Amino acid sequence: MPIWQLRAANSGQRAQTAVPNLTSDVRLLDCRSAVDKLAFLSPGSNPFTLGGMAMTPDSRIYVAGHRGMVGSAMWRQLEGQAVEKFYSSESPEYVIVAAAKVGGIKANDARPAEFLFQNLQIQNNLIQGAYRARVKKLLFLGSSCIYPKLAPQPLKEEYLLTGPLEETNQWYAIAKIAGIKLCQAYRRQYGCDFIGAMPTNLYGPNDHYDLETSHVLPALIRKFHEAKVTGAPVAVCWGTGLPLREFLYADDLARACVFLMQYYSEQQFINVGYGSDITIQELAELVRRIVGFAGGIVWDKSRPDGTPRKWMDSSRLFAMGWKPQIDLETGIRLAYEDFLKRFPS
Ligand code: GFB
Repeated sequence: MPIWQLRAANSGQRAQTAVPNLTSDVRLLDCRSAVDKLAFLSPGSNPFTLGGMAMTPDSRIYVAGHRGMVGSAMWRQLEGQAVEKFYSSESPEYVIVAAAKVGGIKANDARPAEFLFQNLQIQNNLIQGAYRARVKKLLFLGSSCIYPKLAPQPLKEEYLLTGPLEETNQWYAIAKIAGIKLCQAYRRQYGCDFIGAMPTNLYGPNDHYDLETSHVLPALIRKFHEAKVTGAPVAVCWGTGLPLREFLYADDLARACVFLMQYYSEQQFINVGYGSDITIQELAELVRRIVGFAGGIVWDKSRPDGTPRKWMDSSRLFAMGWKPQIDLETGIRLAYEDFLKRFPS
């Protein structure tokens, strides 16, 4: 029985999880955040041995930022020295940089300095530390907001830096673009196997539900749930509802990360999307139905819409054989179940 080793970035404790067999469809290590879980794919096979790839059950795997949905809340511990000490004492062989200061459209707009500075700090420390520690492979997670606000759709990887960014999240986007470039630069100058993956908008268990700072999906779940419980006649949503967004369930991203750690080693970063998008109005209707709120929806047009559309072209990843497994309706049901467990009314 192999023991998969996972070093939790900010708990300081080793999580050693027994994986009894690898014949079932998906295996998740026992780690708090959905996206930081390592998912084991392929019925009847162990992806860690496929194709003679290097990552083995004995590998020391460091997932940075295991507490947040895509790894957040870790930056406070990420002074360069602490990271370096961590790298030198733990000697991780594989690093997944999911740690970031994240938030929805309002948080991005209201806290530009935090989003720019903290994200630069996090990724600089982790990437430079990985280089110094001679990490075998590093995966850096970016975001679909790196693309120009009015880029052609769907967004192909080569559209990076071809136009101006969206104003509310340009600070976060600039940091993420710097992270991509840093990985490319370390590959070019030092030959490091550092790769970048750009996920679309994410959601899932363990999300943040603060109504001012969260992303749209958790905000809608909470708003409709509270409106249902209190018997409110309407729930207020932001903007016009006309922008389009693509949503990927966090566990699907986790599966994509493991897949890319196995099979991707290129300088060019790669998009990780769901394949189709939906208007915010359609999303609101879907969440309202799943939550079971019978009232109306009011659109507060004084709130920003953000980017009109950011539909990823994920054809490169799909052509490699990875596909999302959780459709949007199923994913929202799972996220709502998680919300009810965490915030019983
Ligand atoms: O998820 P969200 O905050 O971020 O908003 P972005 C998506 C859309 O949903 C916007 C609308 O058009 C919002 O106006 N919306 C409607 C709401 N109701 C709500 C609500 O109650 N709360 C929120 N938050 N939105 C973020 C970036 O952009 O996407 C980040 O700011 C990051 O940097 C992330 O890139 C993935 O999709 O617009």
